[in-house]
Amino acid sequence: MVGPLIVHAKDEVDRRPLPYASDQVVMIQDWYHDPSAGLLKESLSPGSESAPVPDGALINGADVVDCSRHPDRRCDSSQARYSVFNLSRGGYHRLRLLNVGAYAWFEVTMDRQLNFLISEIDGVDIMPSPERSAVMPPGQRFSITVNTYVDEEPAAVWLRARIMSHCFGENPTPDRDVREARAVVRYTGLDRPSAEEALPTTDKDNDVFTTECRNMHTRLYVPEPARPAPAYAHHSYYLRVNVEIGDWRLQRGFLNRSSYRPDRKSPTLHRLLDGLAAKNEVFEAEGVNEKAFDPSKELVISHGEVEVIDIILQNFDEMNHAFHLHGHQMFVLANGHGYFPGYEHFGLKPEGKGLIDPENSSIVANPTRRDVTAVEGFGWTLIRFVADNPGAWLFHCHTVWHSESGMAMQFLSRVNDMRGWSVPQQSREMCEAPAEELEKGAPPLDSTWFGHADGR
Ligand SMILES: [Cu+2]
Repeated sequence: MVGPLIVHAKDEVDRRPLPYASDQVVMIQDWYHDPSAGLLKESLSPGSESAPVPDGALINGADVVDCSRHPDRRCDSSQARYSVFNLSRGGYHRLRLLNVGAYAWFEVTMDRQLNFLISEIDGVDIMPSPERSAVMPPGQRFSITVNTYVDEEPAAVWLRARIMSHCFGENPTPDRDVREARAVVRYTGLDRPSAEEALPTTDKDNDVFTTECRNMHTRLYVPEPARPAPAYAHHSYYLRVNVEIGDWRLQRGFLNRSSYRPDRKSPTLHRLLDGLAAKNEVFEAEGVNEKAFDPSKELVISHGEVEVIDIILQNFDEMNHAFHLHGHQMFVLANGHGYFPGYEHFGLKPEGKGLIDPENSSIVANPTRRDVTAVEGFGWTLIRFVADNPGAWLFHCHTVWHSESGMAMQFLSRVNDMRGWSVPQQSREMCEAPAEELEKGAPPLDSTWFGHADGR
């Protein structure tokens, strides 16, 4: 189940760089014809080397499928409809694109709009930047502003969300080779023959076709208002991102030597608060806490006070991974292919501890800040964030299949301010449910397959 939650700024209307006439949500997602429980079991079973490829894609929950492509399914698209976005002529319109899917990257274009303006990324306004398309890994959001001043426009055009199928780990089979989801954009408000029900006849005249599975021009966007990143990082953590094949041929996501297996009976937050209340000093460790948490299952990085944290994501997998940090915005300082070239390359001292030359501060001047950032296959990304939000925060690949296979970890922030916090009784009770109840919807335990390396 997915839905949009838009947090409006009080002064949002005044801050609009362009006075848009409408503000609409466009949720884009991949779509599977089988429930996730079965797909998850299949994708985690021995010998399975890649995540399941989706059967289709939807825009705001709708699309019209060609049943001839699904001969083995009971398929009736006679009642199917496209989502429709009505845009009045002679103005600007804001479309909030959200990739709410599990796996697919999308490239979004609109016919007869060879350029639109990207004006917001993951909730952060940027100086409007013309782009021919928006490239979106799972979890990312972009606002685009389109203009409808052009009189010669047809009455309706297609909004297209193309699945970037080359970003999948495997080639889709023909029945799953879905190219794009479509929605109707209707231009309204001019006195001309109404074409109310007619579908657009426009072709994809925007010939963009992005093949690289990586963040859009991260260094070119200018957040507004500007906010510099701290020049000095208290800690720099290197995270080796990989997918590894282990015992019983089980393929799992890893961050360093850790593959995340949460304790469903006892969430990290509960253990931390209980430990602090008992004055158990293993919960007071700074940095990677290997005393209170078993790092093979739970990689937990803990800080007592507000600190500036760097993460170097070094991807040893050929697949891209879009990482999402809960509760914080990340400054994306740099990213690239191959090995991280070292801090000095960006004018920073070793471990990110300040600028080499204070006159040369462009790396931290006003970097993109966002909460989902992709690291390309065999590439790296340098992230900086201020751990100022007390709590336990997940940091995970936003490809659902990867996070469920273990590509996740947690940050505990401002632990010293969490002393005295208590877990509400209702939350405690949720964890007291029988194990089989807690395991509903969760990935099967690895032990399900022990002794069955042939996949049975
Ligand atoms: Cu991933």
